[in-house]
Amino acid sequence: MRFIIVTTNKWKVREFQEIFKPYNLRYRVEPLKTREIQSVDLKEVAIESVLYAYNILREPVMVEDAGLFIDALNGFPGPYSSYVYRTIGVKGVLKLLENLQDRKAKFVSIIAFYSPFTNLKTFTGEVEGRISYEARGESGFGFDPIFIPIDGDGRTFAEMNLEEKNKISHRGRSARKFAEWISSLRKLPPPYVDMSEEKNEVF
Ligand code: ITT
Repeated sequence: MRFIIVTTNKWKVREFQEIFKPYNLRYRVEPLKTREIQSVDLKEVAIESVLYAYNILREPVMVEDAGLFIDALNGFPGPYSSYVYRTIGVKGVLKLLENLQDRKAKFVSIIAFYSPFTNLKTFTGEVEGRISYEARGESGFGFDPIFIPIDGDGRTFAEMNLEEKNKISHRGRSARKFAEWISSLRKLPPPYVDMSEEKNEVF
């Protein structure tokens, strides 16, 4: 099934392209700015965004919403990660954690997919780690320079190349689950296709 990835983040697109390579998926990217509701629940934000995008594009559509959750800050910035990155940035987060020993954090990625024939589906990926004491590395985006994954070798995400990050990242995990699922739809028998066309007309 062809689908549209809706995101304004070019680096995310590069990560998805790399992750999806082995699956031969058919998709295009649309840099549509979805309306992001204020919610403490990433999944709610992703669901709202995917339905908003579908209402405009009227084709099978996928969005991803991700956030950085820092233990010592009770999960902040979480769903507000984009705003926090734009305002206080990496330096501001390091400042908030100054002199703190507990630097545990995780990235969470929620992919939401909607098409009238499959309805709504979500896929979650997480990676645990810690916040470094200083920013390191040039690769990636957002909080990559200060995030050290627990199952890595001590480097931040920004010190890894795309493939290395994808192997263990929150997005790598949610996106592979999504890719497996959407690939499995191809194996459904022909009536599935007929049904979807009928439903499509009703919609
Ligand atoms: P969309 O158009 O896809 O929404 P976005 O950049 O706003 O792009 P998110 O809302 O999913 O993406 O992510 C919120 C913020 O969380 C993002 O701006 C980054 O600062 C941070 N973030 C998310 N995933 C990250 C990653 O893999 N590495 C570093 N920072 C990340």
